[in-house]
Amino acid sequence: MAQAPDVTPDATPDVTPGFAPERAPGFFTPVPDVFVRTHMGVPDVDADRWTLSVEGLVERPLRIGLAELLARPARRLAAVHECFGSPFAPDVPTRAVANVAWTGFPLAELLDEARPLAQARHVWFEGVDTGSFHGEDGLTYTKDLPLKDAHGRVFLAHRMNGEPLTAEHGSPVRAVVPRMFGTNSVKWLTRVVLAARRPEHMFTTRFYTRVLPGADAPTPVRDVDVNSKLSAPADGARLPVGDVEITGHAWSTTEVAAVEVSVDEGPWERAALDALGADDGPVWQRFTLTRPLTAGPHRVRSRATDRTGRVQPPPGSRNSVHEITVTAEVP
Ligand SMILES: Nc1nc2c(c(=O)[nH]1)N[C@H]1C(S)=C(S)[C@@H](COP(=O)(O)O)O[C@H]1N2
Ligand SMILES: [Mo]
Repeated sequence: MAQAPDVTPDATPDVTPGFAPERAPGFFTPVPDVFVRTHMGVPDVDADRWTLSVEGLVERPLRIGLAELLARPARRLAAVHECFGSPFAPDVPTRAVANVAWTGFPLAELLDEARPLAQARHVWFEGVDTGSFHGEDGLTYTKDLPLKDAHGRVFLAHRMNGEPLTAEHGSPVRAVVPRMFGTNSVKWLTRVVLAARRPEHMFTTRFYTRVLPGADAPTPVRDVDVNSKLSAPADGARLPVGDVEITGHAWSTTEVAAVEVSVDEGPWERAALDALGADDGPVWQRFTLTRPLTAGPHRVRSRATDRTGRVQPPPGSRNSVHEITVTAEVP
């Protein structure tokens, strides 16, 4: 089995204001600023009747109520959270991204208690939400992962930045799959099914697949791409002429090794980049570069390179170089 997710014991699950105060402002994304994505609306979940089951190809099927689940020792997983974008437009950048501290525990604990049978190869994750999508009725939001990834990477979260999950973010319990696109992090999780094969489904085999560079067949949308996002100044901002601190965040499946920034047609210049700390989970990394800006509009671009040598591509891909425009003015 793969190694358990990179999680730290959570001693203070109730502390939200100033959560991780040693971090620069904006390092964690406040809950109201985290994007919300639903395919079939937000379901009305009755927390008193909600259960989570682990079933299918297991020796000991489990069914757990919320009180029992919340009583388990809590851990924390800080991780970048990124939406892949529209399943109909896999090459369009959206840069819907956040950095979140989740509280919960690794799915591996439940899988170990349920004892997968030898034939179990895949884990299906089902949400409470059902409905229609793209002309098909009677759907349940379903995703799947190889058992090795489900065991090694999936975290079951019931708090987000220290607060109980809100309805739109998957209350009472959701999956979080660090370093995979958000589509895999099933909200309102209610069933975990171990199976010998993948589920044939709208959101597993029909949409959310893509052909990776250098490949000839589509694969499921899972691992995130190397990417960066300029956060300040904001796109379209007007600022006084003179030195401006350009900041943003970068992330990938591994640590990001370098971020370069270019102003107008100038060269790519290496920004200062925070390394991933020894205690950090798969969080995003902040970068900064200070540049003097003359009066007028300026084009600012950021480009990340990760430890495996992957570099953000030019425009045309969902993770292309990020570009904003700002205007400097004489006060
Ligand atoms: N049950 C369920 N889980 C879901 C979805 C959904 O529609 N239903 N949307 C997915 C997508 S595409 C993304 S990007 C993330 C978004 O999580 P958030 O809304 O908490 O940011 O949830 C994922 N999990
Ligand atoms: Mo998404």
